[in-house]
Amino acid sequence: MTGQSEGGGHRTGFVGIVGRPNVGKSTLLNKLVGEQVAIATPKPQTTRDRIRGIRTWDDWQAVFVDTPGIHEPRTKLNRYMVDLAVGTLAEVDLAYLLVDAPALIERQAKNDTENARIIEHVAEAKTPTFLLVNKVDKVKDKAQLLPMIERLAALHEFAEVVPISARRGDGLEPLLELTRARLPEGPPMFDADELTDRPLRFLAAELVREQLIMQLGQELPYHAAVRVDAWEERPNGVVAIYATIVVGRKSHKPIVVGRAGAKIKAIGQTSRTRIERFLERSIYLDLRVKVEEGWIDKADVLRDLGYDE
Ligand SMILES: Nc1nc2c(ncn2[C@@H]2O[C@H](COP(=O)(O)OP(=O)(O)O)[C@@H](O)[C@H]2O)c(=O)[nH]1
Ligand SMILES: [Mg+2]
Repeated sequence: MTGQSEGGGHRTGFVGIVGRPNVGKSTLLNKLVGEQVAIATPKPQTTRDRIRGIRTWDDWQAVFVDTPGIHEPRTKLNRYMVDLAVGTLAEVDLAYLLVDAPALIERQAKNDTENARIIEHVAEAKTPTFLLVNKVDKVKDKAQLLPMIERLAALHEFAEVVPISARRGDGLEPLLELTRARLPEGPPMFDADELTDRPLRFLAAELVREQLIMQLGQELPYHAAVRVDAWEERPNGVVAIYATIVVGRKSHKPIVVGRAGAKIKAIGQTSRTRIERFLERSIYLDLRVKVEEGWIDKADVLRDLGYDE
């Protein structure tokens, strides 16, 4: 994998970011890329797709691949999400396995079966893997990290163990140095100004979905998806985006719409501001709500929404 000849010393490779839901994978991706290319929220299962973020230096380029959290899937959508994450492990040059340090310390997780299962996937993929011990900003007594790291390191021969705080950016410089050394030699794959391989429509839909997660109760956002139906560049420079929020139950529609349309208006306003900031363009955003009964378990609707191989 580590080709020695061509490339003039330039290195390029893929780095997969995996771990349980909510450990900070998308936060790390955004920090590494330096821009928000993936939505990250305090709620688990925010990420549904594989999202690539690109960072280019003078003599190397890394393509970081954010993935959905690995958990016990109960629906077709969740099965798709977990398969994506596990599948990514085999396709990358290097993997980062993120764990939530304060959560593991708090639970004194001796039978941390979820991470043990993920580590089995890591071992099976035979991809060099760094154990990234995240959220260390929340751990006051750093000595508490050691038994936890020992327990995880006993399960697998990690190439490196690096404590980080994705949110604050702590530990990322040493991480990047170690990462560079693990990537194969080769020319860059993307232009220096490309930050993601995802189309703008996808990012816009994700920013709306982020607001659904932030502004609606616990359950509903898991049963909602966002589809951009039309994207029009107007002569006055405004981008008009027509999007549909797909909900899985009839009873969800009035919740998303809210009293006299107040909820969807609020969701639309914040989403529009977020999309404008990202695109650096004026946006007109048209949101509507559609019921697709049980879409989360229907292969054809999943495909239609882009949740597909
Ligand atoms: N304190 C702290 N919180 C973090 C850190 N990294 C992520 N978080 C928070 O953890 C939550 C989940 O983050 P997210 O990136 O969406 O996790 P993902 O599900 O693994 O992609 C969010 O509220 C983040 O702000 C960190 O280094 N320190
Ligand atoms: Mg995520």
